[in-house]
Amino acid sequence: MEKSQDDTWGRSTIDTACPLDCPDTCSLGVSVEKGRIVNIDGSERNSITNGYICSKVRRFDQRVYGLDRLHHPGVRNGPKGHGRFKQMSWTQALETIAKQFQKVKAEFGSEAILPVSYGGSNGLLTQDTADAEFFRQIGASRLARTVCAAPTTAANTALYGKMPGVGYRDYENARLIVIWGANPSTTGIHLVPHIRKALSSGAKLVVIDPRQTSLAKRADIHLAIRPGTDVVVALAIHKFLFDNALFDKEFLEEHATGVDELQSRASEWSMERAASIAELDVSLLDQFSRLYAETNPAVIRCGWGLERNRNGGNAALAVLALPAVAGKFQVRGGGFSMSNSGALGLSNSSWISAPEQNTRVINMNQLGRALTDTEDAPIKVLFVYNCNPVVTLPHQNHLLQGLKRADLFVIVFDQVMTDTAKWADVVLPATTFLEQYDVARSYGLGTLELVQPVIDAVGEARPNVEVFAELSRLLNVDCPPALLSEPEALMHVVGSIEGPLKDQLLSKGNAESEAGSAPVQFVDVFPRTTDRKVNLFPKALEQEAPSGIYRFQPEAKDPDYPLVLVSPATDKTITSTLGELRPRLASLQIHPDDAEARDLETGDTARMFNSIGEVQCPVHINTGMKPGVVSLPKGLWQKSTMNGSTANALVPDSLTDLGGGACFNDARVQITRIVTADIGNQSIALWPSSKPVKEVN
Ligand SMILES: Nc1nc2c(c(=O)[nH]1)N[C@H]1C(S)=C(S)[C@@H](COP(=O)(O)OP(=O)(O)OC[C@H]3O[C@@H](n4cnc5c(=O)[nH]c(N)nc54)[C@H](O)[C@@H]3O)O[C@H]1N2
Ligand SMILES: Nc1nc2c(c(=O)[nH]1)N[C@H]1C(S)=C(S)[C@@H](COP(=O)(O)OP(=O)(O)OC[C@H]3O[C@@H](n4cnc5c(=O)[nH]c(N)nc54)[C@H](O)[C@@H]3O)O[C@H]1N2
Ligand SMILES: [Mo]
Repeated sequence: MEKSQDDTWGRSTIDTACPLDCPDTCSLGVSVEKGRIVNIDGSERNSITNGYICSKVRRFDQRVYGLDRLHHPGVRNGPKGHGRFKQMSWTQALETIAKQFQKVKAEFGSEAILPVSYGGSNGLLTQDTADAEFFRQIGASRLARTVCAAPTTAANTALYGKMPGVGYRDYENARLIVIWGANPSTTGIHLVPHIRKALSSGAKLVVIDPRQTSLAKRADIHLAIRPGTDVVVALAIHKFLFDNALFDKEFLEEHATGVDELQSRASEWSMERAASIAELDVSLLDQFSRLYAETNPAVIRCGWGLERNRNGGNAALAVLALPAVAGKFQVRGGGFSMSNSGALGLSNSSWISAPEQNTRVINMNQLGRALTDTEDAPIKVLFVYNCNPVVTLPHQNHLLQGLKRADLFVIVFDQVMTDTAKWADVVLPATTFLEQYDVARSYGLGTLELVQPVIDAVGEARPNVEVFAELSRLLNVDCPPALLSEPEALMHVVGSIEGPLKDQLLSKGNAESEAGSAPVQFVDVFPRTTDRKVNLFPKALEQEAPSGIYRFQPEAKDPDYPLVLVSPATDKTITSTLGELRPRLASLQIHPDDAEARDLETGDTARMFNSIGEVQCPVHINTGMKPGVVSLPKGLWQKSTMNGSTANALVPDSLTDLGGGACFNDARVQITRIVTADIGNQSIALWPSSKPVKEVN
C-alpha cells in the first residue's frame, strides 16, 4: 500500500478500497491534506476499477464530515424514537450496555438479546470477528441474515456449489449478453464498459426487467416481465431447448445430474402459457429463446431483482440452469455470473474460535413480528450495527411498533444518526471505512482488497472490533487476544487466509484466486458440489420449497391493490447508506396509462397504500415503467417521503420459496391523488386526508 507525496500541494494520496455492499469493490486513491480528506477517486491498482468510481463514493467525505455524523456516544434523553440524546463517555456507554446485558440475562436468559447486523460493509473485519465471538459466547439469539441474496445463494449453492462466475472483462468475448433482473448501470458500473465493447463489436443484448433500464434501452430484446414470473419464462426456454433438441446432450451426460426431472417440470410451460403469465409478447419470448439457443458464447448476468418475491428461489434455479442445458459453458465469455462471494473459498470459521451456539434463530425479514411477539421468550435487547432496519427491512410499521416497546432496550452503533439510531436507548459512533482497517471481499470480482485508514477517526468514533472487544472484557467474555485491537485483528484475519492469497494481499494490497478474475466455467473452475457436477434437481430444495422446485406459485390478485410496487437500487445510495445526502423527496415512477387512470400528472402528490401501510410522495410519469408496475427506490430515509413511510411500509413480511428471503417486490398497492392547498405555512391535504403532508418553505 502506497502513500505518495505531492510537494506542490502538500497532499498525500493514500491507497485504500471501498468495502460498501456493491459487487465492484473498487480500489481507491484518497487525497488528504492536513489530516482532512480532499478528494476520493478510483485508482488503477484494481484493473477493473481502472481509475474511476461512482459519484456516491466520490462524495463520501460529505458523510464523514456531515451534519448527521455521530461524534460521541449518547444516552436517550427524550421519548423513544425522537432521536434526542445526552452525550456520554465511551466508558459510561459501554458500562450501561454491559449492565443491561447482565440484567436481562439474569431475568430472561441470554436469548432475550438479539444482534442485528447486515450490509454496512463487505469487510472481513467489520462483521463476524470480535462481534461473533462476543454474541456466541454470551449465548445471544442468532439472526438469519436473509434480507438479500438468500434465495439466489440457495439456488447457486445447490446447483453449482457457488462456482466462480464469468469475469467482467470476459463479457467482451460474449456474442450474446443477457442481463436478467440486474441493473449494472446503477448497481455495479464497472461491468458496463465491457458490455458496451461487446455491443460495439456486434454482440446482442437482452434485458429481462419490468423497467426499461438504461441497458434495456440499448437492448435488442427487452422482456418487460411481470415481477415474480421469471421462473415460468426460464422454464419455457428449457422446454423449447428440450423439445427442439437444442440442449447439449454431451455436456449434460458428462457434467450434470437431474436432467430428466428438470425436463419434466419444464414440460408444463409452453411459450404461450409462460408469456401470458409474464405479460410478454410471445413472439419476443420465442425470439429470445432462439437467439439464446443459437448464439455462442452467451453469458447471463443474473442479478438480485428476480429473487425478491415468492418465486425468487425457483426463478434463480431455472435461470442458472439455462447455461447447463443449452451448453453455454467451456468457452471464454460463456456461462453465467451471480455472486462471487464464495469464489475465494474463505470462511470466517478460520478466524472465529468460539463455536456457533445452538440458540434460537430469528429471520431478520420478520424482525417486527419477533419484537411484538412478546408472549414467550421476548426479545429485551436489540444490538443494531452495520444495519439500518427501520428503512431496509420489510413491514416497516410492524417494526416501528416493536421499537416502541417500553421494555425493549435498543443499542444502535452507526456512523450517522439513521432512522434506526433515533430509536436507540444508547447510541454509539462508528468509524467509516476511511477511518479503519478492513479486508474487502468482492462479490462481483471474487477478489480481496486491503482497506486502511486515510484519516484519524472523526470525533470519538470507534471501529466495530474494538467496541466488541471492550464489551467482551466488561462482561468477562473471552475475546481472543488477536481480536482486541484493530491492527491485531487485521493481522489475525489476514494470517488465517491460506496460501498465496495472503502473500498477495500483504505485498500488493489486493489478491485474486488462482483462476484469477477471468475463469472459464467447466474449464478452469468446476461446481463445488460433491461430485463436481451441476445438480439440476437438488433434492434438499425440493423439500424446502412450498410447492417443490421449478414450480410457480401464482399471486393472489387483489382488486383493491392492483399495482405491483418494486423498489430497486438507485445511484444515489447504497441501500440506505448516504441516504442522508439525498435531495429531500423521492418520486414514485408510474406508467402514463396507470397515471391517467388515476388522474395523476408528474409533480402531483400521491398516496400509495395497501392494508399494511401508506406512502405519500410526488409522482413522476415514466414511459419506461411496465403498465401495472410502479417503483420507489429502496433505502430511502424517512425524510425522503412526505409522511415518513418508505417502500418497506408496503412490503409484506412473507418469505421467499427458498432461503427465507425478503419479498420486497411482492408489494401490491393502490395509488390515489392527494389534492393539496397551501394554507399559511403548511400544505394541507384536502382530499383524501386532512393531515398536513409537508411544511411549505
Ligand atoms: N448504486 C447502488 N449500487 C448497489 C446497491 C445500491 O443500493 N445502490 N445495492 C447493492 C446491493 S445490496 C445489491 S444486493 C445489488 C443489487 O443489484 P441488482 O440486482 O442489479 O439491483 P436491484 O435494483 O435490486 O434489481 C435489479 C433489477 O431487477 C428488476 N426487477 C425487479 N423485480 C424483478 C423481477 O421479478 N424479475 C426481473 N427479471 N427483474 C426484476 C428491477 O427493476 C431492477 O432494475 O446492488 C448493489 N449495488
Ligand atoms: N424495499 C426494499 N428494501 C430493501 C431492498 C429492496 O430491494 N427493496 N434490498 C435490500 C438489500 S439488497 C440489502 S443488502 C439490505 C441492506 O440493508 P442494511 O444492511 O440495513 O444496509 P444499509 O442501508 O447500507 O445500512 C448499513 C448501515 O451500517 C452502517 N455501517 C457501515 N459500516 C459500518 C461499520 O463499520 N460499523 C458500524 N457499526 N456500522 C456501519 C451504515 O452507516 C448504515 O447505516 O436492504 C434491503 N432493503
Ligand atoms: Mo443486497
